[in-house]
Amino acid sequence: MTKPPLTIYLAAPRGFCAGVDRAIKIVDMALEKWGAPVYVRHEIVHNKYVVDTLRDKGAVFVDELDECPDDRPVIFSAHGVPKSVPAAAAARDMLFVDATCPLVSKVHIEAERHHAKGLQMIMIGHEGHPETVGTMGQLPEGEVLLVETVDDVAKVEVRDPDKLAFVTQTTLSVDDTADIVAALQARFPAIQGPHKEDICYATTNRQEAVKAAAPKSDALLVVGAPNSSNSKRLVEVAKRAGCDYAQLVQRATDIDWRALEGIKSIGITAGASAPDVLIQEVIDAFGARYDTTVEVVETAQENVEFKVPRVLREPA
Ligand code: 0CG
Ligand code: SF4
Repeated sequence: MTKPPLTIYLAAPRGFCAGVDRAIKIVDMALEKWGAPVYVRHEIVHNKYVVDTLRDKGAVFVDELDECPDDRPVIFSAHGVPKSVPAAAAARDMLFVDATCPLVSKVHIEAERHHAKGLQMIMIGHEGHPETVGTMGQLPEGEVLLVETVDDVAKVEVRDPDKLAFVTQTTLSVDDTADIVAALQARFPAIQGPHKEDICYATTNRQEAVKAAAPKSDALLVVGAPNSSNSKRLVEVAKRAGCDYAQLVQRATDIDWRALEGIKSIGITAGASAPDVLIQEVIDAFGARYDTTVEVVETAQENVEFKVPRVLREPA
């Protein structure tokens, strides 16, 4: 039986970012240096395959520090942690390694700098997301107000409209965030903040690539996890760019083949926490059913790399 033809529009950049790569390497290095078990607070990155692979090597994933023994190392995930977490680990004399992405740490520092100048902070982010919890937790309770939408901007109650600054989560929708920032600046003309927002290069680039691939594609799949903010944003971006059928898939087994019946083209991308092996698995699944031609839709080239601490050791 001949297979029907299908063009795969493979978005580039896609998949692992420098912060994810670094965080995973830190867990691997910790396991090598200290042996199993090494504890990891929160999924190191939001991907089940990555977590399962590290668990098989001896990593133990926990939600809170309380679940870790005092005498084993603990790693904090790429999304960052509130200040209270390393403080609690230090108080227990624990050995800990912070795998927070340097681009998230940069936002933490921004928030602290504004706070030191006496400014109240507004954070644009998703409530309950670990990065938002971590960034808000850099400052004392009540010093950071959360807004998620343009509507929230109208409702937020600030101490002094002339003494305000904003920061954002790194994995938001670039377009939605621009609207929220504009609303903040309209309501609080004196508000200080970054040049645009704090969305990272990886999030921005993956959204741009989807904007280019989606209009050509009859359907688009994003390889990524349902708790991955940057991956979920890619689905939204694809739909807004005119691709009505856009779905998140964790693995090839999640593909709804019936929903894809009759397509002539498919866009494929992956969130910053989705490993290449899963992207390839999805491409191969299409190859098994269709006579595929792969066209790369590239909107940027990335060469960002973050240094991994060469020696993992206890903080002084
Ligand atoms: O996109 P979020 O912040 O939910 O995180 P994920 O682990 O999916 O990827 C980047 C990191 C850290
Ligand atoms: Fe860092 Fe951006 Fe990757 Fe998050 S998505 S880990 S902020 S590079």
